[in-house]
Formats: sequence, structure tokens, C-alpha cells
Amino acid sequence: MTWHILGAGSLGSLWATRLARAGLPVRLILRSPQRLAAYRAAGGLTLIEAGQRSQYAIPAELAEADTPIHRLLLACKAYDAEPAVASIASRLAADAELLLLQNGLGSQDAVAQRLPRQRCLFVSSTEGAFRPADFQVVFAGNGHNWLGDPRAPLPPTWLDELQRAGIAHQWSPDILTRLWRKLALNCAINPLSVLHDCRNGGLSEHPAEVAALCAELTELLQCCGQPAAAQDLHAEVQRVISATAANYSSMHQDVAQGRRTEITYLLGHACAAAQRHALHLPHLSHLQQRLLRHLRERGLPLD
Ligand code: NAD
Ligand code: KPL
Repeated sequence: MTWHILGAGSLGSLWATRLARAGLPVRLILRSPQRLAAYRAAGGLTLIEAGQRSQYAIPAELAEADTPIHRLLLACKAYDAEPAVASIASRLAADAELLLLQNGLGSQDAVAQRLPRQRCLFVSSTEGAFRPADFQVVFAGNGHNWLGDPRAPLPPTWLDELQRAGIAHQWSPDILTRLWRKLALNCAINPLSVLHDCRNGGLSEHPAEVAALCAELTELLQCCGQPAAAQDLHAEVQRVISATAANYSSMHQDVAQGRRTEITYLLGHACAAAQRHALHLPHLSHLQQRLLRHLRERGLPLD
């Protein structure tokens, strides 16, 4: 079965090249005729892993192609997920399966609601990749991918293909717990790293702020029916701050490079959930206001 991959960005390219390297059929879906022409001129996708470069001439097409899609990896940012899926919806087979790679929460449900007949698997990834140039990807951090389906506990039959491709993964019947946990970590670390303009390790100089946010996020997770995601959150946040001390968070990198952030699907999602539950979380909502002001001052989108 062909792997269609929508979005030849960092993670999309990382998955595409590893699947192609394993001899599995892959097709890229690119945004525009200009991007398709640029891709063809580049001759394929280049994976840079431990300093070694390998190019893979993976076939590519536009959303308007007319072949049916049975398996789709949606590898765009959370804010692009709904329009991206709309662009290929007419090509999806009734039994199609989609893997939604987006960070945060909110975009997955929005996509799944549009596609009641197809199966949507949610993915939580801790792999790291970036693009030094168009159609090149650096595999920057080994990590893991958890896949799950909140509507059905049974794994799909093709997980062995990920094994063959060397994509570290695990089926996770509690995928929402994983996604909430990661969202809470991202809410405790990423906005503060932007506001203090520091690497993750710099947050060890702001222990009271981190602790207050963790206490409120713990309360939120418990209220949202995610007690497992709330367990020892503060200790985990402190562990991640030390383990990634030298790194800039993904949101810090987005803001520094003038790119749109995924704020709506991270802090925005947390604050909206708090509001739905009538929870008063002053530190979290103050953090959201400060971050929105920071983005506005830099002319960056607020959603
Ligand atoms: P990216 O910006 O590098 O790639 C996204 C790609 O999708 C871009 O090339 C964009 O042009 C393309 N795209 C958007 N809409 C499209 C459309 N309609 N048709 C075709 N292509 C379209 O993003 P990324 O870093 O790969 O991140 C993807 C998701 O994975 C994000 O939610 C991110 O938070 C998450 N994530 C990324 C990393 C990482 O290391 N990069 C790690 C963990 C999680
Ligand atoms: O996931 C992250 C990110 O930067 O988005 C961590 C490592 C949790 C915080 O920086």
C-alpha cells in the first residue's frame, strides 16, 4: 500500500526518506505547481543523518492528482491540518487511514470530525528534524513515535512497515494521555522560553514561575479526565528542562525566525479547556496574555 505524505517539511521528509529507503512505496503531495517543479529540479529528498547524505527520488504530485489515497501521513503544522485535508478529501478511499503528526491538541479532532468514514490515527512524536535547505532534512534527535486511535483500541496491521523503515514507534491505546502530557510540558516550557528569550536551561532561573504553571496544569489535566498525564508533572518538566538545557524550544525557534507558532493548539487549547471547565488558572491565563502581546508586538499571527 502506498504511503502518501502530505507536506515535505521536516518530519514529512524524515518519514518519507526512511520509508523509501526500506523499499516501501511513497508519494509526496506538494503544495503548488511551483513547489513541485522545484522538487523535481532538486532530484528528490535528501536525508542527512550522522553527517551522511542520501538522496531519494521519491515521486511527487499535487493534491489535485486523481489516484485514490489509502494511507496518508499528514505532516503539516497544526494550523494547516484542516485545509490540507480538505484539499485531498475527495481522493480518500472509504477505508483510508490517516496518521496525524501534529503537535498539541485540537487539530486532530477537527480533522477526524471532517472524516467520519476514515480512520484517523493520532501520533505523538519526540523525534527531532530540521531543514537546512529546501528538500533536505537533518535527523537531529533520535526519539520515539506513539500512535493511537482514541476511537478504536486495535493497532493497524501495517506497523511492521515502520519497523522495517527503522521508525521507532509503539502502539499507544492511551494516545490522548500522551498528547495531553506533551501539551502540558510544552505549555510549561515553550512560552516562558520565548518570554525570557532563553534556552530551555535558562528556565532553571525562574523556578517559581515554572512551579506555579505546573500546579495549574496539573489541576487542568485532572479536571479534563487525564490524571495519568498529570502525574509528577512538575518533576518531569524539571527533568526536560535539564535534559534539553542547551536547546531552544520549538516555539522560541519559530518566534526567533518570524514564523507562525502553534500557540492555538498548545497554550490556547489549555486555556480554552480551562474556560470550558470554569477553572480559574491565573498564571496560565496571564501567560497566554503575555505571549499574545509578545507575538502582536512582533507582527506574528495570534492563532
Ligand atoms: P514543517 O513546517 O517543517 O513542514 C510542514 C510542511 O507542510 C511544509 O513544507 C508546508 O509547506 C507543508 N504544507 C502545509 N500545508 C500543506 C498543504 N496544504 N499541501 C501540501 N503541503 C503543505 O513542519 P514540521 O517541523 O515537520 O512539523 C510538523 C508537525 O510536527 C508540527 O505540528 C510540529 O509541531 C510537529 N513536530 C515537529 C518536530 C520537528 O522536529 N520538526 C518534532 C516533533 C513534532
Ligand atoms: O517539545 C519541546 C519543544 O521544544 O517543542 C520540548 C523539548 C518539550 C520543550 O522545548
